[in-house]
Amino acid sequence: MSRSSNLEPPKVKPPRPQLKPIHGVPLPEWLADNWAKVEHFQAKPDDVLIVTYPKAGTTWIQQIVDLINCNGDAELSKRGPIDVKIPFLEIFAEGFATGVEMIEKMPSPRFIKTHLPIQLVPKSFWEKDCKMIVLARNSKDNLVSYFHFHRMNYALPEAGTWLQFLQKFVNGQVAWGFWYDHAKGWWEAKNKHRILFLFYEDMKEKPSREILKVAKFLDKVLEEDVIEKVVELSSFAVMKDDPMVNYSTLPSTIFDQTISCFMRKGEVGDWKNHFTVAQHEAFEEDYERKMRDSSIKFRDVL
Ligand code: PPS
Repeated sequence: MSRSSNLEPPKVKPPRPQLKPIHGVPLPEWLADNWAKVEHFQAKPDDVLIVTYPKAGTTWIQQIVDLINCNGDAELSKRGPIDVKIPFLEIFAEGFATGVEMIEKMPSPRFIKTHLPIQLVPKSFWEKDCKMIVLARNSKDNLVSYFHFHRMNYALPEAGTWLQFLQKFVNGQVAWGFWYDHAKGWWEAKNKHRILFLFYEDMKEKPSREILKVAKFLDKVLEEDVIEKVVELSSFAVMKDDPMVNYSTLPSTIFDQTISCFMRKGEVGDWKNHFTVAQHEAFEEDYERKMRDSSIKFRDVL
């Protein structure tokens, strides 16, 4: 399995993209310019959508889902890179097949990744009543991870300094828009549709418990030894060194992992190494204002 395309990936780092609004949500221009292809995507009833805000643990839940589908078989799960087995709906990268093209060639049941806020999800997913697995991560660790990702990912705008990025995140001037709206929108929808809502912090606390929730949602029954294998093979330590999930197979002109690793730390609470006391106070005050109309509760320490 490969990211097949007749085109060549870029040999030099491309210029950083601008953000362009689609229905008010800033998206990288390579996506905004192809928006119609995403909007008109035709879902099938047995498609499963994996939904995250960027850097909330997408690759982790993708790996868990794939391992569950493989019944914990390590060899089978190594049949291809995670972004080929579970393509990213809205990716349009020079030199690679697009997410939509890859998904359209896949046999059912198809598992599909998206970062879209709920209002931008193509309407066919709702018409077909598809199952959706949503994974959310506390805002401060999510922000820290997104900052480091901007530093190394040439398909996103420049990160700028930590303070500049913090301000852009709070003001929703980052790709895929406001973290706050993403979290609230999906949380509100969870009881109205076939949605399993998970938290990164719960997965860190007791992965086996959350893996069982996913298996049940997918109507899979896992033996005890399979659960143990899924826990092990989806652990941060194993995933960090697994080329099928650590994106080391992508050229450094796209992800320059000498700047920051894709599998960076995988922890809860790394925000404490980034925020000053004053930045933290201001962030919390603003968070309280933005989130007071929602019942969603995150943990940022374990
Ligand atoms: S992306 O580009 O949006 O798809 O990135 P995403 O996979 O959502 O986020 C990457 C962050 O998830 C961490 N990660 C993990 N944490 C714990 N356990 C496992 N197994 C795991 N796999 C990935 C990864 O390290 C990134 O977080 P940070 O905080 O930057 O380390």
